[in-house]
Amino acid sequence: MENDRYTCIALRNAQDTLADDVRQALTAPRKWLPCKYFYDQAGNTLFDQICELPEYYLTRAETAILKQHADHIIDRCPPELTLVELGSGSSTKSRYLIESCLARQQDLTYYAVDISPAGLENGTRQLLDNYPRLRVVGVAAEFADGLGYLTTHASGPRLVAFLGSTIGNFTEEDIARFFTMLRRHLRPMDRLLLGVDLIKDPAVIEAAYDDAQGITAKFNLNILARLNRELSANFNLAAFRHRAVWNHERGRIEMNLVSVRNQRVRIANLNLDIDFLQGETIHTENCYKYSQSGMDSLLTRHGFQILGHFSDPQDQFCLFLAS
Ligand code: AVI
Repeated sequence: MENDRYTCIALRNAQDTLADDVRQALTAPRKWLPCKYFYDQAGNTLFDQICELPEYYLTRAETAILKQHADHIIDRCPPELTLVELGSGSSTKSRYLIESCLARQQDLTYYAVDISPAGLENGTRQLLDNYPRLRVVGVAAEFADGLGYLTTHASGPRLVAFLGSTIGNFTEEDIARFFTMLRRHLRPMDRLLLGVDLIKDPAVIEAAYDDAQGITAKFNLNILARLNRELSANFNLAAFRHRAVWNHERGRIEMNLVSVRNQRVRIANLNLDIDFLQGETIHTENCYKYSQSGMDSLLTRHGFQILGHFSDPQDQFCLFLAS
């Protein structure tokens, strides 16, 4: 994109990482794939469609909270903020925070950190058109690399937004690593805004991950299509089916791709053949749900101080503001 208010920085060679990660995950005793690989161009489009589904309440609930409370959130942050969004995706929700910041200060730099460079450009193009006093820096990177970069480059007090309940896709160890890293990078004036999907009726949660139109199934299967495209694999998508079940003990949705028959798949770029038994699964994603008090204790255990909670009228979703 040609624009003197837009800069994009790519911090890693994603292709090498994909090959190594896929080899490791598909040769593990229990096959799995890292969910970050959902988000190529096709995956981003499917995820945008998921966010519009009647069953997928998360985006609507979080957007409603931001619409109602963005000013209250920004009021609790120091002046002359820099906005950082981790996992910015299509940047649709951040516009409420951007508007509230620009109502208070002359101009704003928005650092959008996302694994997908294509998503970054599409997501931020419209923001630049809409907000002439906005400058955007797209950082195509994993969160850890992106945060490291921002420590030395983003000046002023920063509001680091991690929205969409992406934290729900982290294991307990991932959260410990992520919060420890955030604590290392955040200064006392900085703020964290964390979007979290709350525990509710399992039927409501399961429907959100197994919608009637089958968009989530397509999204899940697209990870195999991606391996076909990028690693010259020969997965037959019709030979795997999408499964999403609520695991009550662990408080999470587990997404899997289930092999419908015995089959062998070749991944040519890895010079690797993989055998699947009928019914065998590839575990593609966990989506943890939290109570407000559960997330409060996780945050405080990692040294954060909670400054506020913002939720929707039905208490489906919660934004945690912390320092
Ligand atoms: C990105 N992440 C928060 C989504 C979620 O709800 O866990 C990903 C997703 N997977 C299936 N549907 C949406």
